[in-house]
Amino acid sequence: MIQQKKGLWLVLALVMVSIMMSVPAVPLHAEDQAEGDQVIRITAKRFEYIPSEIRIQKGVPVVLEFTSLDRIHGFTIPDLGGIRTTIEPGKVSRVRIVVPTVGTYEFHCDLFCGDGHEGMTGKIIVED
Ligand SMILES: [Cu+2]
Repeated sequence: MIQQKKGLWLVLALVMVSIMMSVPAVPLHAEDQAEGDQVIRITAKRFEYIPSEIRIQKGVPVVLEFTSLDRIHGFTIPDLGGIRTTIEPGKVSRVRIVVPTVGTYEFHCDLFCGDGHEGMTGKIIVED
């Protein structure tokens, strides 16, 4: 009887884990990501983004997908209309961008995260 209960709990635990793994941390709205969008994963940690240099194509939609390894960070691209998001540990944040012009756009953390915060920067290089 006890052995049976143990088996049942194991099955329940496995079911729960597989449900949690199949559901994204943040539900995506249709307008956030279209099928076929290129997704670039970016990790934020004190005091850098990995990768810190991103190359994308002009006019091609790209979803930037962020996770944090330590604490809350921000992400903003001032020259692209101040587009921004907050990156929280244990969550996934996404920003969809379409850049119509070739150029180099700096991004940085806009939430104070410690002594190296000012240096937490990167760039998006938009190519033809
Ligand atoms: Cu910061």
